[in-house]
Amino acid sequence: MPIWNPQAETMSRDEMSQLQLQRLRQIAEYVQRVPFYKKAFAEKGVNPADIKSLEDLSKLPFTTKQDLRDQYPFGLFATSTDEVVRIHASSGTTGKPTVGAYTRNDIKLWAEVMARTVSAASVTARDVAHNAYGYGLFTGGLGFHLGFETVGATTTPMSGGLTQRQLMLMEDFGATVLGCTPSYSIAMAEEAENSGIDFKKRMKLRVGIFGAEPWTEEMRREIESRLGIEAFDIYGLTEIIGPGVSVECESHTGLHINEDYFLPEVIDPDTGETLAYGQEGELVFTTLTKEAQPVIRYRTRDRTILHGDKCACGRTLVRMEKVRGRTDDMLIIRGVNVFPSLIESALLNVEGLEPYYQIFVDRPKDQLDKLEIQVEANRKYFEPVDMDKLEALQKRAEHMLLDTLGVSAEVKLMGPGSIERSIGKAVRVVDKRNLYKQ
Ligand code: DLL
Repeated sequence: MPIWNPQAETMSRDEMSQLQLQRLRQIAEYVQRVPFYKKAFAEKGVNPADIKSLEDLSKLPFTTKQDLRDQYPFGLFATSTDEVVRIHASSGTTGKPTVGAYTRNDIKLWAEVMARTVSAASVTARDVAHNAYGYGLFTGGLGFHLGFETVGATTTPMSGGLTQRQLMLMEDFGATVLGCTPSYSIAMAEEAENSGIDFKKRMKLRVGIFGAEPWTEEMRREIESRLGIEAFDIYGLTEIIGPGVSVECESHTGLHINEDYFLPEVIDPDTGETLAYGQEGELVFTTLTKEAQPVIRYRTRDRTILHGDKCACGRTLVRMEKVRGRTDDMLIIRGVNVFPSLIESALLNVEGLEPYYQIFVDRPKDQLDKLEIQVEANRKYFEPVDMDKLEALQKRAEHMLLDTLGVSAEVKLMGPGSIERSIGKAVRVVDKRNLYKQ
């Protein structure tokens, strides 16, 4: 498989560390022009000149999502808006969005990391790439667009939605590569099935590049078998660049981080202490060369584990495990920590359930937390409705959840098509307990 930039992606550890240290010193100096960072460094009693080795990174202050909110919209810019050529924003569902800003050089950097990313997923100039990530303020559409065009793939800027039309164009244009959220890929396969289209026969698709939301190995299996493709995981976030922070290679043993540009750490989310490779914690990034809106030790709230051992693909870039969810996504149900991704794994291991589900958490007055999972059962249970089999399926699902989570959940089986399909990031969790806070 092609490596887009062998010099950068297969560099020795010594060379990489040297490059990172040199860039870290530069960026620490550079951010002093941002009043927020000048103050944050001073409060920590640290100077850019104090950075003598990469270990000194841990002396630098963190940046949090709250800091970005407090500085909304342009408070963290390190350049004047004259030099900013693009602004994106995250799809924050509450309050103000998180802004991502780019100078011309930042866009060049984005094109480079996205070219590496789609190349790792085997995309070349010979491919026809169907880009169903949302175009607009969301970074997915334009980020992938840059990557596909940079490697010379024939790019269709489709955006999300209008699924019938997506299917028609994918078939007519002979798309070989699909980019969209994992949840939308499943919805596309389903729409094809419902319209009597044999997706695998009619489409030339061979590869899918999926990200922007957590998805489990079980979901990968579903996608690969329903669409007849090889599925690659891609990770990124607006605050750092958008998509292009990390991606799987053909080995599918974690996502290679473009660490010459985005310096990763994993920390203990409670103490802030830096953790060693192999330990699970919160992922933190420092952008090493970004101009418009560099960030120092940005706490992503995403949970993962870093691995530095050799990869069969030849890349030496450090790998992160598939993101297990966000620290703030973790549900505490009757004192037990529950990750939504664990619920997905459990459900998809139950024969007869479909990959459409939603998690509801509630705390009825003066009662304990209630975890309810609405999940669709396979069509065969409804044609005609077989109450006995549905009841048995519900019991199996509840057992599986209790075994996996260590806490009981009520399963509500739903008919085909009753859970809303997403065209972008799926909303998996509805936590009604928040309504009572204040
Ligand atoms: O979701 C950027 C992106 C677009 C990545 C397209 C991949 C593909 P935001 O909207 O700022 O940016 O959301 C970032 O989404 O902190 C994670 O919590 C989550 N996320 C992104 N990719 C993955 C992934 C884009 N592969 C937030 N697995 C991040 C799990 C992911 N979670």
